[in-house]
Amino acid sequence: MTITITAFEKSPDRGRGLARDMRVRWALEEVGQPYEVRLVTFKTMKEPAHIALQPFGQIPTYQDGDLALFETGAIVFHVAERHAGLLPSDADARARAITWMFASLNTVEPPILEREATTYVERDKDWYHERLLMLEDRIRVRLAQLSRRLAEADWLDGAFSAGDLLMVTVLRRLENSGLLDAYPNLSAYVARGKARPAYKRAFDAQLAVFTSASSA
Ligand SMILES: N[C@@H](CCC(=O)N[C@@H](CS)C(=O)NCC(=O)O)C(=O)O
Repeated sequence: MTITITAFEKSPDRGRGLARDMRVRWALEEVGQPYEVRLVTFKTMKEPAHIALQPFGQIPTYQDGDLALFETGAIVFHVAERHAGLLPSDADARARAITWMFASLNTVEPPILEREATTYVERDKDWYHERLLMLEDRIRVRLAQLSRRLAEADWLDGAFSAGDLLMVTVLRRLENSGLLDAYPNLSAYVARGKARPAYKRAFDAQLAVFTSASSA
């Protein structure tokens, strides 16, 4: 059965690999599972056919035969459950890795996304700078906590897992903000994730989509 995911026909991040199909591509590459990509536009994402797959009109989606999934956390978990390589086999270690998946999406990502949204939609407000500083303080709290926990380890809990995959993609959203600079172990952690061959294959694949859409 062919696995098909959806991704932006022309990603607004201009191929920087920040769109969330990157997480799914990376997971599939880590486990050696081939996949196809169906490209969607902002218009087609809001049409009934796509809404039937993703009720919020977003990418990515994941289809494998009759199974259709959305939400990157759920998709990465599904891939990790069905293939070796992203979750430990020891039950306790597996539960801890899953905990890190939730922590990345529920605890670390929200203030990062809020800051991002503010920079897009609230720039013209007279309270913009005050709010930005407040959100950056909230992010720094999380980064300091995460940095303390990671300490000198390569990954969050033993071997690389789906928890690290999601956490690295979440932290990547801060790359141009300067906020990671104060935490060299987190910057090195992100660099370690990006150096994985599976990450590179996923990154190159999504960049190729953007490059070909731009030259068309
Ligand atoms: N929580 C969702 C978020 C999905 C999401 O925000 N997708 C973005 C691209 S990275 C999107 O489709 N944005 C367009 C829109 O919301 O209209 C997930 O993790 O899958």
